[in-house]
Amino acid sequence: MFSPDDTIVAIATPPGRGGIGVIRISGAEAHRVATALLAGQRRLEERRAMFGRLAGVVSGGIGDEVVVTFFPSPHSYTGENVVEISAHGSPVVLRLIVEQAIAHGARLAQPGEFTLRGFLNGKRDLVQSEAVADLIDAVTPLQARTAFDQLEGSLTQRISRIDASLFDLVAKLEASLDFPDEGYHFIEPVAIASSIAGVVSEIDALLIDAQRGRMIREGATVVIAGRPNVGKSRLFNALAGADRAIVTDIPGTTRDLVTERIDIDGLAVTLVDTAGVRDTLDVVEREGVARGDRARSVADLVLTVLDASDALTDDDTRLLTETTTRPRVVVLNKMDLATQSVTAPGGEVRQRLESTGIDTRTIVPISAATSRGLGDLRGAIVQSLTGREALRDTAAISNARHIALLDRARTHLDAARTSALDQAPEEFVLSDLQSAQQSFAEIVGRHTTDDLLAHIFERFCIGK
Ligand SMILES: Nc1nc2c(ncn2[C@@H]2O[C@H](COP(=O)(O)OP(=O)(O)OP(=O)(O)O)[C@@H](O)[C@H]2O)c(=O)[nH]1
Ligand SMILES: [Mg+2]
Repeated sequence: MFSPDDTIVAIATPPGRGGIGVIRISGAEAHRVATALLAGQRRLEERRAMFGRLAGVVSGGIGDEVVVTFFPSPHSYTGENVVEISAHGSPVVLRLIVEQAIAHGARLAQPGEFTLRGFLNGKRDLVQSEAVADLIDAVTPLQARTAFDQLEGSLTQRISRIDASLFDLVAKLEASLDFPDEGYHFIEPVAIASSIAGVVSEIDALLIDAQRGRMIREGATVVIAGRPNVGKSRLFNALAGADRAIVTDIPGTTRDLVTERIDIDGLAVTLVDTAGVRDTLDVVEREGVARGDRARSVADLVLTVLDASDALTDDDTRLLTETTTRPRVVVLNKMDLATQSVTAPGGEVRQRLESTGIDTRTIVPISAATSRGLGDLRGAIVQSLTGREALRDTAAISNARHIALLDRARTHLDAARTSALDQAPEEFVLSDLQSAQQSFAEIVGRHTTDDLLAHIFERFCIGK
């Protein structure tokens, strides 16, 4: 992978222009490289912002004014010597500084290399390193809070508690194996089984929230579907809080997929508006309908929209039947125009709805025009995606990699528990317990492969 001995440099602030741009240099030579860039070549004081001037970095001899901070090892982000140079946030100036640093012996950092070095130097474990990327990528406050908790070590601590109880058990079994003729020696099989059950229930406590955690971290795709003119685009705009999709009273207005990233009560949602579903000879519209079909098939949730001011048509029924087996919310739009409730008892529409297998009580009545019912709809979306009405709390676990490893640990623990109860040889129990330990080690990164590290850190941007 990367050579950990080089001194690396990169622009740490986002691409583009800004008031300030920051360059980060890390490695044994960081101090030497940084002072070589500065006019006057003073020694940098530790952990103090120092004003300085670049030694004619910009062509024509204009040395930008900068503020330089030196973080000596090990008290830095990477655990190495780090120098941060804050300059005016011009991409040209920043690039020239990087080039100069390279000319003085630094190497351009790979994506995630600063964070990787922090991990390799024990500043953060793997869970916390991944949380750095999640925090940077967060688009909702809840995502940011969840990532921040993990960065602070909330998950790390829970994992290490579980790991510690396992360690104790493994130690006793290993000691017991030293006396092979006497069977279970330091601990009774029943006691082993009950200790394992305790560990499993702690894992389950984490996993029970995993689906919600993943939703928080990864967000969800919600597709709005319905026949033409039921108000999909108007609903899309209302939820997005912006006039994004074209709305007209001509059926077949929307031809393409329109997407917008929105925050629904803390959940990062990619909302997709689609062309109205109907048979049509229009080539463009047909392609639009086909795209809508594909969008529905990969959606985490489908909002099936009906028109409350109109009778149910065959297109409605077909779509309702098609989406029955999918996670969906049925939305009854245009309630402001409805002369009587479409779902009124005994009504013809209600009967047709029920014939498609819908519990009419689960239908969410709204008006995209007046915004009535939109709060309920947001609630129904969150409930359907996460199984909870509101998402106020952060989730302890949210990363698919951690969830998969915890699942694996749990499987091994179940096997170990069964072996113990069956009074199988201690080696059997021990081997499964050790496999479970291995999973925990992989979560926090005590045991990793280069492939895994490359996979995790290439997600970062350069400069992180
Ligand atoms: N009164 C009222 N009119 C609505 C409501 N929602 C949509 N409309 C109107 O219904 C018409 C169709 O709305 P659109 O949002 O374009 O419908 P659509 O489902 O996207 O239609 P296509 O793109 O053709 O599939 C427009 O004239 C909207 O202003 C509502 O809740 N109340
Ligand atoms: Mg539309």
